[in-house]
Amino acid sequence: MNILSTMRKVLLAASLCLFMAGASLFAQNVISVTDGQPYTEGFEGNGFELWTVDSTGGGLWSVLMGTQSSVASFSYTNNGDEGRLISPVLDISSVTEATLTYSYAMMGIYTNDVLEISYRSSETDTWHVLGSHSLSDFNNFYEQTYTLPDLSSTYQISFKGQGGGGIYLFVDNITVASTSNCARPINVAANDITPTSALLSWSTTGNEANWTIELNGVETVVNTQPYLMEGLTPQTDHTLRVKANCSGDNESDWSTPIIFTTMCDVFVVNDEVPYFDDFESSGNFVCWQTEIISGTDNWTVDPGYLILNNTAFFIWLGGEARLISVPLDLTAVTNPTLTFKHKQLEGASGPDEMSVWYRTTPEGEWQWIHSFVLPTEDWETASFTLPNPSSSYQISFYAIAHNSEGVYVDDVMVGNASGDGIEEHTGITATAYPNPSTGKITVKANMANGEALVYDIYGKQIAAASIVDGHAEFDLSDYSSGIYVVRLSGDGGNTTVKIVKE
Ligand SMILES: [Ca+2]
Ligand SMILES: [Ca+2]
Repeated sequence: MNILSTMRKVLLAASLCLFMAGASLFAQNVISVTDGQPYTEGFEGNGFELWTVDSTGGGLWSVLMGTQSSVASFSYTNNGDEGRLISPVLDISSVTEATLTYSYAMMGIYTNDVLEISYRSSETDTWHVLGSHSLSDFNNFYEQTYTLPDLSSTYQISFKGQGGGGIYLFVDNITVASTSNCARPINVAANDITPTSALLSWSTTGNEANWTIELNGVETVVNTQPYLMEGLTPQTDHTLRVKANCSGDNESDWSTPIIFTTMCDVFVVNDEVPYFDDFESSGNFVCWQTEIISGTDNWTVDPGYLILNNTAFFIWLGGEARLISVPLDLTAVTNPTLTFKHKQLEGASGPDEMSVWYRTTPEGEWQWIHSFVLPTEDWETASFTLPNPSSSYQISFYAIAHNSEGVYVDDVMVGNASGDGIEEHTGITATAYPNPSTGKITVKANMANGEALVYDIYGKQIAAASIVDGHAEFDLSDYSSGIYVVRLSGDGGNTTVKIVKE
């Protein structure tokens, strides 16, 4: 699915060798494309060979070599620079109908790079645009097919890059083939991934009798697509490629491989065996998923150099992300309870924010449990009874960056409240009314006397009142609409209650 992350590792790991392309001074070879013989180019040879580059627009194409694969790569100096990568001359005159297929990737944030694909039927013809791509999704290789018009004996295709602030623009795996050929499957994908199965799909042309799937080196012939592949090993990387088998002995090339990872198996919790993760077993999350909601910040495992203790950590520069647990089977737990430690230090702009959620199935809607918007001076332990236990329950920690000190979570445990290792969550509870309110709010708590402090969502204290006989009152008329948090502390403990100013 995300071959680019693998690709990126490959490219970064390699000592990158750039082969500059130069126009040949010699008469160009003509390559025949016939019904039985497609033209393919994967840039795995020594430089561009028969391809040429027109860099009069300031942009340049070169071959970028990785340890396992090479791609054609567009680079430029200034936004607006253009460069055209031009194929060898192809003789497609004996073919009735032909297609061009290729894969491409574009990466960058807030960019306007453009990749334009064209053909010409002779060297004196103008370039005719078949289509173009601009940045839409920068995390994958995509594949595209066009039917080629005006087939001739002096045919060329070209890829024109135009710089707009992107990080890279790659083209690879180019095929020009008769439609009567056995075309390699494109847009291979794995969806509906579970611990033991995945729905595999790819584009077809109608010439195929069946397909051969190769998954981690093991081949399986299948007659349909999409194909539900079962019996997979949970929590494992799978490398997938597909080839088409057509009539006679015709078979296509292998598709561009993709890698997908099966989900972790459901963890069965019972009263004696809680689920527990202290994030110490690996430098990465094991069986947790992360999901960026906005921006680029995400949860990582913080190695805790100073305290010799790994934690889940959300960086703070700007954005929102969710850290999602493995599915948990809680049906055998008497009193399912979530306990964890967390830390959100006061920063220049208040603490970053973290909230706790659950869902009863991996496809279900997230349900809110609690928000932590106040600063903590050090690690604090929190504990919540988990509502609506199910056989594939998930919890998540949702962090929102306020450009502060980040959010730390550690020692996450889900188990029976009165069972092994978890203390019963007791203490102070509070309610507020009316809530929402346009001004006056009364907070009622099961403590006789204490102090109630009101904080805005950035952790800034805006009001204070004494708790007398379990009651405290505030007037928020002068404050802007939004969410505020009241922290109550006094006899018997402390708690928070969220209030909404209208
Ligand atoms: Ca290649
Ligand atoms: Ca830890």
